[in-house]
Amino acid sequence: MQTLESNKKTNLENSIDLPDFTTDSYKDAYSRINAIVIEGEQEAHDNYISLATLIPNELEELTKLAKMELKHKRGFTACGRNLGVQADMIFAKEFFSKLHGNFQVALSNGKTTTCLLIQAILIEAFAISAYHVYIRVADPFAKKITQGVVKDEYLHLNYGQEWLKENLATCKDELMEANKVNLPLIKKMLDQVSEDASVLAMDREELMEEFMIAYQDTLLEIGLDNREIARMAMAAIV
Ligand code: PL3
Ligand code: FE2
Ligand code: FE2
Ligand code: FE2
Repeated sequence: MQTLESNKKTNLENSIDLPDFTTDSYKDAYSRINAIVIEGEQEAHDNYISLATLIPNELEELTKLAKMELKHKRGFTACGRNLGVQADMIFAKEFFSKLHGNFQVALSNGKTTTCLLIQAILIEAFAISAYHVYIRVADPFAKKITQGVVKDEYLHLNYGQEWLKENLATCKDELMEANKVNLPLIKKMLDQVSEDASVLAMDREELMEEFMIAYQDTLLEIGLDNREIARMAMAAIV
């Protein structure tokens, strides 16, 4: 009965401030958050497929990343189904529309740096921070799925990081400019999601903190110095 004992202990520890997953208010908030995640994973898939047209010699790697995103989408779709929630996909499409538009414009202009900053840095850091916070307060089914997903998202962040690091000498100006335009959008999206997130017991400040940690760590790895990183982060406050 060792297993039973330890299960009991885990449940007790975790149940301290978990929300009630069966209430109408939880399900209502979840219908938007779940849709955002499902749409985000679909767009991430599409973006990696698009990126392969800009970096054709990495078609294989980018296709692999894209496939992971579809797996994530299936996982989060199952999370909604498990709770009996219908995802509000119209809301989610609107939620991503500005960022989506900026990615499409950059893509059509062959701006690899901008596309990578939007998808592999900003969106992935956003996903990592949100999933990280969600894991602490998720229902057991969703928790397990999200834990699997977040491991993959680090690989995606890392992909963008390594490309930008290798090309830093030639892409720095574009990186700064793209950040100036798109970081404020991420900030807005964080603000926009925070009310529904709080119904899921996800704290807004914690989301921000986790985002800034993932974002700044990545910029440091890319090879930017503290002053440059501070300048980039300031773009969020406008
Ligand atoms: C990249 O691989 C995926 C991009 C998805 C964007 C995620 C946005 C997260 C918003 C808050 C979600 C909380 C987690 C809830 C999960 C059902
Ligand atoms: Fe993903
Ligand atoms: Fe991803
Ligand atoms: Fe953390």
